[in-house]
Amino acid sequence: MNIVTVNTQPIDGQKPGTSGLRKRTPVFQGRHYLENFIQAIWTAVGGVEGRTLVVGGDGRYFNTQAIQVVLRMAAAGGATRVIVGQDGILSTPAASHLIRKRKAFGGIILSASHNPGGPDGDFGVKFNASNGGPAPESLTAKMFEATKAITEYRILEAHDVDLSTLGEQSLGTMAVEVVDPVADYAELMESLFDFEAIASLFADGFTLRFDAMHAVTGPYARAILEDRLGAARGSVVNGTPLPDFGQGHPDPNPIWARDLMDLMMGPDAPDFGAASDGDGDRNMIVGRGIYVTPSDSLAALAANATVVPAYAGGLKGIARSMPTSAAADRVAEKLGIACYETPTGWKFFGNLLDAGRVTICGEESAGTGSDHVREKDGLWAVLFWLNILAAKRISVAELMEEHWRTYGRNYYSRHDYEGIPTEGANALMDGLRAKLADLPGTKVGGLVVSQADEFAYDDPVDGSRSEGQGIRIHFDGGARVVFRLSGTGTEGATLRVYLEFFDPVTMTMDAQVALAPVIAAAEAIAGIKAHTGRDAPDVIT
Ligand code: G16
Repeated sequence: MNIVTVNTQPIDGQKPGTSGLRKRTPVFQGRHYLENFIQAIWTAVGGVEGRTLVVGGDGRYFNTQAIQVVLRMAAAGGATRVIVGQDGILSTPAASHLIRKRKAFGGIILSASHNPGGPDGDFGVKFNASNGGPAPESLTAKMFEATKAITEYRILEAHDVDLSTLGEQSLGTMAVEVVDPVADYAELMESLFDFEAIASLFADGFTLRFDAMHAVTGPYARAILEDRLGAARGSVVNGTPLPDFGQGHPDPNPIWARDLMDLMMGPDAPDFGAASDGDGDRNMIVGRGIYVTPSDSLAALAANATVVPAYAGGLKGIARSMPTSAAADRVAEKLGIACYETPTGWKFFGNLLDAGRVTICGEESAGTGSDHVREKDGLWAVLFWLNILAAKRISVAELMEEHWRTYGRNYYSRHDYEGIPTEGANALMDGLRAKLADLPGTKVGGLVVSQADEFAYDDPVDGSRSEGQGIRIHFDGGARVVFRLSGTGTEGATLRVYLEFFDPVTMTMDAQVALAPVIAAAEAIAGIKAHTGRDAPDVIT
């Protein structure tokens, strides 16, 4: 087997976004595209010689071909060992756990997360560091620099590795260890939660529907929820990972998980509904007749955490991304613990978790997680909910009502304008920036602006600063609108408008109705319709 050096040249646009590099699949399949980026990762991390790496993906189209390339390039780079999930499968949280458990140097996760997959869908690559978490901005910046200076890459000439057989093989001098993708993760979950209590909940007739959306969590959910905890067979639906996710959009929200929502709002709803995304790090929680927003879910988990064995000693602190609602802040205040506000992107939680400043984290974009790994974790959130319901023996609706009675309710919604022209999106953001200084004190509809700024984050652990992280406009009384451009889209720009309204008394209004004044103020301030050319958002969650 020879190592060959292939001449190449920089390819435009290989700049990692919110979570790694995401592009259309045909772009990744283009000549040298994947190889250039992998070599740039090796350069940015100082090479992989003598290192152990973890590699896996969400099973989408092009996953196994890409893994073969990563393996041959790891071998060419002198890596000692690569641990890879059987058939190339590893959910993002399972990969994070394996990196930590096996003390690997890092890992390559192949996924475009909740973006659709297939020959015309999206593909993605991200590097997670030795703490199991997504590469921090300083490292992704180095990767981007390396993509702009690349002249060659090195790859081993070899046959494909058999990814279907568990055990060890060699690729040149490198060991390739094919592991069961579920076993270690399931063991970790069992160490965190009261499996006995959850099993007895199911034994008492509690019913569940988990929609794996034809994505990576199917095997994990079946093994844990059905095999270990005793949920009825068939509770996990769409449980076989498919390369194109059954032509679906594996994003667990009320729009893309429509079937589950319809079931949960209908007469035959089970007690609990949940869904996860392409790579298993997002979650959606639904009770019979009630959808729980990710922001509320974070707050409810934090408020009830001590019923879970792993968190029985209390939480060190909570972190949430800036656009996430302040519901968790209210819980932190009551518990007398710190609440950190970070930019969008799980990578910003890593330092806080590593430094032991926070125990649980969450994002409005359906992400919740804790210090058990360094990624958000869809199934972990589902088990957390089940553990609370098993301990308290109440319904999701009762739990949320109790929560809102105690803390008040942060009504919340996100309006997305997808695939809009980049110029229009930039003009909207520039227009907002230009008026920030004049906004405080002005009255828009019935709301008075109390504060307006562009969010910048100073990491309290390493002192790094991240600027341009979204424009936020606060109103008197706890209402807020945030404008931000997505960093995970692959086509044009996606404008996200995050809307929030605090009501200490009324708990059961429809969110869009409660938020109507904030929605109107957002339009009046930003001119969304004029800049996007759209009458309404494409997705409301
Ligand atoms: C990624 C990040 C999340 C982030 C989300 C939304 O999620 O890991 O931390 O909240 O993108 O990003 P944006 O608003 O920029 O599209 P995932 O599940 O896609 O990896």
